[in-house]
Amino acid sequence: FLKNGDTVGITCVPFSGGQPKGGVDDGPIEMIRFGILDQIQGMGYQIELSEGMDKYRTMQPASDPPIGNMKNPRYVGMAARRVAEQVQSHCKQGRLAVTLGGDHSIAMGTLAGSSSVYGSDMCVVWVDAHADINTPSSTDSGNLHGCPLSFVLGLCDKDEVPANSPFEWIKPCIRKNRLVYIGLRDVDAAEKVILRKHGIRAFSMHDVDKHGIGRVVEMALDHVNPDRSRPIHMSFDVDALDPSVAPATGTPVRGGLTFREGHYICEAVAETGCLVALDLVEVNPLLGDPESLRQTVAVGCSLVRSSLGESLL
Ligand code: 4U7
Ligand code: MN
Ligand code: MN
Ligand code: MN
Repeated sequence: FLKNGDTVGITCVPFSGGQPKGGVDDGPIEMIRFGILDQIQGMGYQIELSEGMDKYRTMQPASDPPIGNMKNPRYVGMAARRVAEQVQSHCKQGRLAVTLGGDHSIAMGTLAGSSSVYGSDMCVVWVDAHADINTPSSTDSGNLHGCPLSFVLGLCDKDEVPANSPFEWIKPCIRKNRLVYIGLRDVDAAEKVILRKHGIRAFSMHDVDKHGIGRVVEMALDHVNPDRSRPIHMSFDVDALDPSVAPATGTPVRGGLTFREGHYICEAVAETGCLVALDLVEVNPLLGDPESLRQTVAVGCSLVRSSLGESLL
């Protein structure tokens, strides 16, 4: 159980190569400017900050032509590999690994890193408007922030990830029945086929409307973690929230989670005492006016605090 005095290992990933819009790479620095580090320390945690966040910007290869449909594949593969090492090192030392993005392609790294320590018993709560489970051949946009789950679930064909691929280092590490979604409302046709084929459990906004967020989180946790004993990695895409709550993000979709529904998910996950890793991604300070930016950065920080048990302390 997390308690005062425990250590949070923070990895900042100023990375935007998984999608076309600049600005999302400034997500972490804006959250730091807003005071996320002091806020976490103020809750009684120790903080260990991964070194060399500036390195992510300099990793971009001079030439990175598409592989099939995939855009910036080498850049994304290399950055995610470094994320995996940094998250793994936090987890190994028993720290709760908090990763601030950056676009959601970095989750291939966060999940590879956490699961390398916690094993295949770990479960994943994916909070997002999108399913992010396109394969290299199913993705229409070619943007890898829409694909991270297909890599870690092992859904890619051999020829999609050949021996010399930038993603070759990613082993299948997440079990299909240990993944659950909350907040979906914009899922590609090809992704729906994948979800159905593999029996992956998803709670859409329709389910949130129908059952209420309390019941949805309970059902989601019952599915992946019935005894509330398994380690949980939560990957929170800020676009799961309604654009009126989190406007500064690259792929906003109407009809999202309210401020309270988003926080409720974080609080309920914190309450399990099982959280071992958290991603907060897709905050893009360049999109929208200064007030949209402030609002989105503030809500991102507040979701992190709730996940660390702010309301429970
Ligand atoms: B995010 C999309 F087509 N599915 O693959 C795609 F709708 O990390 C969107 O959830 C992906 O923000 C969104 O490009 C990725 C699209
Ligand atoms: Mn999304
Ligand atoms: Mn996402
Ligand atoms: Mn998005």
